[in-house]
Amino acid sequence: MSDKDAKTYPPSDEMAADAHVNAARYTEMYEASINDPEGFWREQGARVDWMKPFSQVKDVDFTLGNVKINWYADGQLNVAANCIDRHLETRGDQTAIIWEPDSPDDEAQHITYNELHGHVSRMANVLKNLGIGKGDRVVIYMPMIPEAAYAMLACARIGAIHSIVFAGFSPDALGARVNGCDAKLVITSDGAPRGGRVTNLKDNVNQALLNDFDDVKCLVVKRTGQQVAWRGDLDFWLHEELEKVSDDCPPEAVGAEDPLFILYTSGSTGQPKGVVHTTGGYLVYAAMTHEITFDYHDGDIYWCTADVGWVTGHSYIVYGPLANGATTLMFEGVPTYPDASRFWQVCEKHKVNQFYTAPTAIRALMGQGNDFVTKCDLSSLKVLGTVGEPINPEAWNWYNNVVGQGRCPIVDTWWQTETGGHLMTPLPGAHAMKPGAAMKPFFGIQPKVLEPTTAEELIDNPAEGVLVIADSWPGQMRTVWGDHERFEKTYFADYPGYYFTGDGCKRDADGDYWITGRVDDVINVSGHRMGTAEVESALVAHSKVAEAAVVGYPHDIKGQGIYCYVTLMGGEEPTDELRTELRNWVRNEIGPIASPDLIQWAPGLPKTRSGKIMRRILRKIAEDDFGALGDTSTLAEPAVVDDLIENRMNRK
Ligand code: 6R9
Repeated sequence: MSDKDAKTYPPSDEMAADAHVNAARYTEMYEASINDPEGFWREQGARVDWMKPFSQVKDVDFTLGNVKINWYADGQLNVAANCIDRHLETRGDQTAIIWEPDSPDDEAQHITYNELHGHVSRMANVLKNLGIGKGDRVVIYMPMIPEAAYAMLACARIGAIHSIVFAGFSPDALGARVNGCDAKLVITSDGAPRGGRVTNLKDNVNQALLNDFDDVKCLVVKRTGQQVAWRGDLDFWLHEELEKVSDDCPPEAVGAEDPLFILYTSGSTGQPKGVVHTTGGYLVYAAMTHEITFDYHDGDIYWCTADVGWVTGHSYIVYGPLANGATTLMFEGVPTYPDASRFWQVCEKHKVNQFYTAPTAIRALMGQGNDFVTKCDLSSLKVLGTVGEPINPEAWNWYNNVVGQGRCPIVDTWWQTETGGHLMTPLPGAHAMKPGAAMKPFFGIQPKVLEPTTAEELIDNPAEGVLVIADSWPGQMRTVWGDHERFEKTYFADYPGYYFTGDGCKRDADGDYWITGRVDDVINVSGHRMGTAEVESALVAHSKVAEAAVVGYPHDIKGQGIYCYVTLMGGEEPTDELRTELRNWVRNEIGPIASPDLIQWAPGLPKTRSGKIMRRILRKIAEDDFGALGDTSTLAEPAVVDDLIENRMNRK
């Protein structure tokens, strides 16, 4: 089917009439945002409250060697004050956060804006007592409990920089991140219940910190009440520290370009990089996209199922919604516990209006049958969203028909850790949807499709190539923590003058955008970004492994699975036990999300004469697509490929 034949779903009359942005308004605003970015973003800057108003709006240069990105640079504000204090007069008693625990047998919590103010102010005072001040880094390694949001906002309140590490990461990965940003404090909990199982977070922190970090303190939230080991006088219970402080903590005035957070994310080379987001522009962009993409209206109940360990949790569970005075739902559990009805039961119970999840969850739930959905009352739902990876039409149709009952627009939001907020998405009241298309750029976003090798801009439609963005937007990342050169090289070197997204893209005959997936060595496993280089370096760190090459392959539920070609050291036997050992090894090095799906023993890897592994070929073999191996003439040892094809059925 060509994209032109793709079925389109125009917005309902009702949606078009009530939405913040309808088709005419989109066009008018989009044009204004491109023709007069200064004026447009000056106006949008008023979405947040400034302690010192900005006079400059935008100061940007994408030239390699000179890359700088500044928005509202001379303004000062506080993110916590914007997410809490400014709402107290009008909506102090409104629920800010609904917390739904892992087990449906435990009680949900409703935290009002007034209560949130108290929790965050007191936690901020605890941080101060522990010696944390403006600019200090705090690592947060937590389950999805309200204290995770309090911790983020407490850091923001005093101008400290948080770096959240997803609780599924291993002690080694945690230690690397604590080290990478030189954190003074880790905030964690005793344990983290998820899907009925408990991860021993404090134990993981101990393992990460015990040897090398005897100056890093740890603040522990009691969640499960399990036994934990203490690192002498470096560890503190939050509940004990809270008894020592008042709830008076005036928000610090923070420069618009001072960092709000660092979030480590995978790239195509090397270890994960610390993506830096700053204060003013990020908040303006998160708030604006949250309101407009989801068509959020006062009083709506909004639920994003992500974890705060990912950027989606930052922008669309905490900062965007709370800046807008929304009611945001935080869920500790997983979609399939106790059974595959959990998401829909939570929607029914809390009368959720906007629901935002990932294709991998949709695919997993789709496979469980419709009864789990249809037995719940989902009449409160107004807008559905998806994020994290391309959504296949089957999953889109199921989401639309079974979950949305054909009456809820689906916003397929394309964006990245680096972009801070949505860059492309259909808007509920403005655009027709096409299953699997990210459709239209958000305000101020200028997507361009380039021919990958010549970097020539493809103007005519349809077009297919690499996706770059021509100018900055306020939510853009500013640098890589501690390595501005890496920032420039990663994003501004390949296609001069543009921000390079790392994604491939099609623009169809109607001018609508479709993301086709990564064009670099990043794979997307259940919506989690992973550098193949990271998994490879974990594998070769094992004493029995000589060499490893990792690629993605199509996986029904996860989107992409992790396929590892492993060459063993001479004399080592390729056994099933060793396979299991290697799987566990990678889980320990990185975390369960990096667990290899398939391992194939490879006596040799296809390499160029200069020794570069030809992943293109390995990808094809992993996909069982041998007809299209392409040019193999540059291979040093062509026979290696025949062996890999012949023995591919031994993969497990
Ligand atoms: C927000 C987030 C970013 C990568 C991105 C792209 C893929 C995200 C998508 C999508 C197709 C969508 N991606 N949303 N692909 N359609 N709606 O996921 O950030 O973890 O940094 O991943 O995810 O490949 O480049 P992050």
